[in-house]
Amino acid sequence: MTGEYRIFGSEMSPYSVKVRSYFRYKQIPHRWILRTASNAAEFSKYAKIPVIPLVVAPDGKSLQDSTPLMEEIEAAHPEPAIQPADPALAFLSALLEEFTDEWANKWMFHYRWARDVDQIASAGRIALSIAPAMEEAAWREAAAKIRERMTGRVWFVGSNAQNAPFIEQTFQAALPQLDAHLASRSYLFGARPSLADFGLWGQFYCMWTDPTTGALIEARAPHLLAWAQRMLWPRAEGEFETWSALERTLAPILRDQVGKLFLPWSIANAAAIASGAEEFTTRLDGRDWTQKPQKYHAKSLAALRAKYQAVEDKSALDGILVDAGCAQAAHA
Ligand SMILES: N[C@@H](CCC(=O)N[C@@H](CS)C(=O)NCC(=O)O)C(=O)O
Repeated sequence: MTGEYRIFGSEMSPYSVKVRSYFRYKQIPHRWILRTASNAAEFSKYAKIPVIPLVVAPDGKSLQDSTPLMEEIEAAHPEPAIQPADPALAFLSALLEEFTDEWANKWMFHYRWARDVDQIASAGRIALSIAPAMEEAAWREAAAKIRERMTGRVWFVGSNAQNAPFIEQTFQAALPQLDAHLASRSYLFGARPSLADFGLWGQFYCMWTDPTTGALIEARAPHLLAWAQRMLWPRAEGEFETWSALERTLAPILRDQVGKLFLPWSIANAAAIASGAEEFTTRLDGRDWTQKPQKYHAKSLAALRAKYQAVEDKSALDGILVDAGCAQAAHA
């Protein structure tokens, strides 16, 4: 047994690179292991479900699901803390992280499989990462199969003919907002990374390295690009900021992306799961959104609300949530 954690993951997996960035920031000894066909048996020995990332602790304990696993490791390695000491800011960071894992993932997954250029690039990269020594012909064949399978799965995040233009519109609206916020600070909550940075970055690392979203980021969002580069090896450059310092550029993101889109979607999704509906339609910022419910997200909304309940003095937080149009984060 060695004293290091092992992270089975992939450069193409937003939740895997999110966890790797966290381990790098915390300087916790770890080894990044590309999940390949040749380590499938070792992976299966530890993985309870067949998804990445899989983290295997030095004592052999396996951890899956990026947010709770980071919280578990955080409890054992509290410094440097990834959450601001101010409980209102810590909740906002958790709320933004939830938004990024669940909504920003729609941007990433949709764009990755929408256009030929992205389908070809992504399927080729995934195929080779599974079997790095593959010959060209086998690689082409494997990539074609992955392309076919993945383009048939975009419905899973709600990407369909009705929603696709809206997904792209919300991504393109978010870019200048995030860019403005990151123009005068290194990370989302100040001079050190927070839980929200790790979540958002996992999605943006993938979008930065995919052709279409990468071009949009590079051309339209230079500060966001610098942050994406910084988050590969994040480090504390100073302290977290206060809400009054963050508000001018963070409140619009909370209002337009989280309050108008993500929370109403998440609540409608949870209601659809509870009612056993096969499909649901909800109104998001004046547009109809239709998709099959996503099971995992009802669970993570409940976890977010438990975090809200755990905040002892809610007076400052409630005021911020109401002002930023996110009161639904507390209750439906
Ligand atoms: N909620 C999970 C999501 C993990 C997840 O969806 N992983 C994807 C890749 S990003 C996966 O492993 N999909 C199945 C596969 O690639 O075989 C987390 O945060 O870790």
